[in-house]
Amino acid sequence: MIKSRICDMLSIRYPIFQGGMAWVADADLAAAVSNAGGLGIIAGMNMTGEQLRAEIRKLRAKCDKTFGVNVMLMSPSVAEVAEVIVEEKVPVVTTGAGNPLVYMKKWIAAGVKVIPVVASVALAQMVAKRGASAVVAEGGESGGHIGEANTMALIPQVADAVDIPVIAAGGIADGRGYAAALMLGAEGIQMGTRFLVAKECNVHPNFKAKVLKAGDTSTIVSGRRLGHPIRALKTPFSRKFAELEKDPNVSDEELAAFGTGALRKAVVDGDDEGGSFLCGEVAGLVKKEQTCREILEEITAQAEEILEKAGQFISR
Ligand code: TUI
Repeated sequence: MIKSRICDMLSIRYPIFQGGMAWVADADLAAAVSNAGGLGIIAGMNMTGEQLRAEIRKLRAKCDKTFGVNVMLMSPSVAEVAEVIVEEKVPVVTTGAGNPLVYMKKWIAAGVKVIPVVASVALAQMVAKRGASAVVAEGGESGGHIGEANTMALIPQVADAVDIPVIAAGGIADGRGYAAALMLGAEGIQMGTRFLVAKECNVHPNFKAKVLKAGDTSTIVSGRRLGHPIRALKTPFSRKFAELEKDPNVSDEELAAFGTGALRKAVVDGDDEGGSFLCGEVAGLVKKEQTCREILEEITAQAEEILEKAGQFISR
């Protein structure tokens, strides 16, 4: 077994989180991951407070294990979502796309374990000082909104900078990535893309098919001009967005309007033309649909085998 401080802290069997993917990470997916021994996370991003409350209750009807909720700090409903987390006594909160300090005091006072997703050493240190239980350090190989640093460089720097557990995210989809993350100083991993094709994941079949077909150069980053770079599969929408953002005749408002609703179109409708299929660089490693339990068991067995054999490289 691979164990770390995060397993004891959260009472989970595997130190593996399922990313709180906007529109994707619902009660079905999060319950499947938590029931299988990882940390399932519901995405609060696309929900109002009341929608999130219903999703939390749906999860609790299927699962009595530890779970989390991800709060996307740029969401228009962030304040009510933050409140529902306290009212519903959610055990773990992860945050993304911003600085969570304004909400942390309230969550920690309510007994919620706060695990911000950070993309820099500076934010990791700031949240550690204010009582974060751990951090997810996310590199630019990730799907969705990304920071500037990549996983290989970010994880050891964050691990050196804080004493709390570091969970590595971005570019991890198999046992090799998992083992490497531990070698870089992480005490667990978070995966999104691999769980996109889980049997219990409710994304449109077109989305799963695109991930399974993708290769090493199938993603593109766009949106830098609006201040939030986003990695997605290369599709008509993402190519057009990347083109429009280079065009000085297109205003920021027009660019933002072009993107509105595109996540939902991908996840719910499977819209090949208008959908924004957020996806990590590791899509090329994801080759089959499996249950969440199979994913957790397989990646753990692979990482254990690699770690056990790692001594082969040392010549005495
Ligand atoms: O948040 C994510 N991934 C996401 S959120 C999302 S939905 C979205 N929609 C429109 C615009 C932007 C996002 C899709 N994917 N991952 C966690 C993450 N957080 N990655 C990077 C960051 C981050 C970046 C800058 C966290 C903090 C930060 O700066 C904080 C500060 O100091 O202000």
